[in-house]
Amino acid sequence: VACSADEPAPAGAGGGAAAAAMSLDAVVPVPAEVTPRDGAGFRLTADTRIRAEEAAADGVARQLQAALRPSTGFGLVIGTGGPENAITLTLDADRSVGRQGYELDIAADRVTLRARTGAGLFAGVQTIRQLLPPRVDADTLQQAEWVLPGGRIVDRPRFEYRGAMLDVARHFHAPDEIKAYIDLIAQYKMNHLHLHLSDDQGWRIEIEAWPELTKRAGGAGTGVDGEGPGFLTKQDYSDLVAYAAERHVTIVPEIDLPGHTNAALSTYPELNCDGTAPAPRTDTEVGYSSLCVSKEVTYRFVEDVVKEIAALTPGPYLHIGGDEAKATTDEQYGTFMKRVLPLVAKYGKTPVGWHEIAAVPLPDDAVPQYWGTEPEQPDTAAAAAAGNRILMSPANRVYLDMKYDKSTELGFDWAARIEVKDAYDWDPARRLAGVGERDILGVEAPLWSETLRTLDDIEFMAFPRLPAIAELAWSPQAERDWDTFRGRLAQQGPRWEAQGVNFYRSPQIDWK
Ligand code: TNX
Repeated sequence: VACSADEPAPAGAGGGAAAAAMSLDAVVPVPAEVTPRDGAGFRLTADTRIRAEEAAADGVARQLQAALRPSTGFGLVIGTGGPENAITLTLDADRSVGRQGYELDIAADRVTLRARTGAGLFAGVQTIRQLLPPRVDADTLQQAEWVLPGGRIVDRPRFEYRGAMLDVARHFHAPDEIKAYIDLIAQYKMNHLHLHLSDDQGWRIEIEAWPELTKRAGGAGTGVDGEGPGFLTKQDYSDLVAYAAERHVTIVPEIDLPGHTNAALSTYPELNCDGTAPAPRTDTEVGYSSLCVSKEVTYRFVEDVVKEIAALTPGPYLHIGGDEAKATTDEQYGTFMKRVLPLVAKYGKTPVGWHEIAAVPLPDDAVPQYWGTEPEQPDTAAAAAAGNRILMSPANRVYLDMKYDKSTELGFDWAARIEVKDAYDWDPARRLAGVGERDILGVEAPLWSETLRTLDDIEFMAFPRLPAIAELAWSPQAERDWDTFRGRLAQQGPRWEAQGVNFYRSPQIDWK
């Protein structure tokens, strides 16, 4: 490949040759089909253009431009003209890629990315980013040979729902931190972010009909160990929904009910059976609180909350918690859910709940989220048999708040210590008796925040396990392999360094 005069010289203060192009199979999550082609790859130059063949491809074209511009310094003008020396984005793809997949063809003189939707094109752009040298992710001008390896990728997800959860109740995380997390998960083709918005310690979303919730339970000292304040205004939440949507991520709001509600109970005395508000609590006990199942005001409260949150949420799901309701009898729990599940439907949403909800009769579309550690959970299996789709979050594999090993300072270890291999090396379709491939909606990696304060803390617990979980949710089981994954994951390290991501340098990986 000839060097033109306007090309920056190869990198390296040491004066070494430019790094070789990435290999076509360096991508995380590993694509469904990868066919390398011998010979030259595609070299990005100052004259390379981006072409959006349809107006609907325009937004993703702009995102590709914005991702590559700072580090390459190239204009990457979005325009028409011929396909030579251009990256063409088109919505004209074969049906086989489905609604979220894409086809990427990299030839010496052109790159063609095809998908059927913006989400598919966006996924393909994440692949393109990973096929360029890691410093493409830096936000300052870098000297490098920007070469994409030649060949063809045809890719589509195994599961339609690939998610992460962030607990903003135990410690509030500000909108900027949540946005940073959205950017990080979207790079690995995760497409849902579940926000755990309320718990015993705090209430983190503005509800107009019950304004004291955020005034008090979102105020100073409401985080674990008395940190805080913090909550999302309706405007903050809507901004996050829009920010996520631009990255093809759906926000799944959770209000945890009927347990995990001390924040609400301590704010409004009438929600308690005895009419007396308990003291606010910022310790990390669980299972002690419950809304009063036998009072009508409870259902007015829940309906107001569901109604306001549903109105702000364009995505299909509304998560009602349902976990660890140990202060409620089974009968009370059943009574409560029988009234609350239809409220979610009344406001047009599909209910999601922690798998305890599977103990009660569920609407057909309700989604139990399995968070146990055992190979059997009969209620969840029965729900699957009845046709409900299951979201898989087994705590001893995907809980990002579990320690990596005994020396990890942050996090807990009640479910397990989870090294990278533990997070990666299992099959969601063989995890739970009675829950097979077709019963599974997807996989979600929750991050509880009792011990996490900063974005650095969040990043440290999520990386590198989150990309491991993203791969098991996206890639075909037959393409997944711990040994090749280790090699591919090692190559992500320099990307995280370029992005300023704080990650755990697991001894299981030979980091680059
Ligand atoms: C269990 S998982 C919880 C959370 C805690 C978490 C800590 C689940 C549905 N409930 O309330 O934050 O453990 O790991």
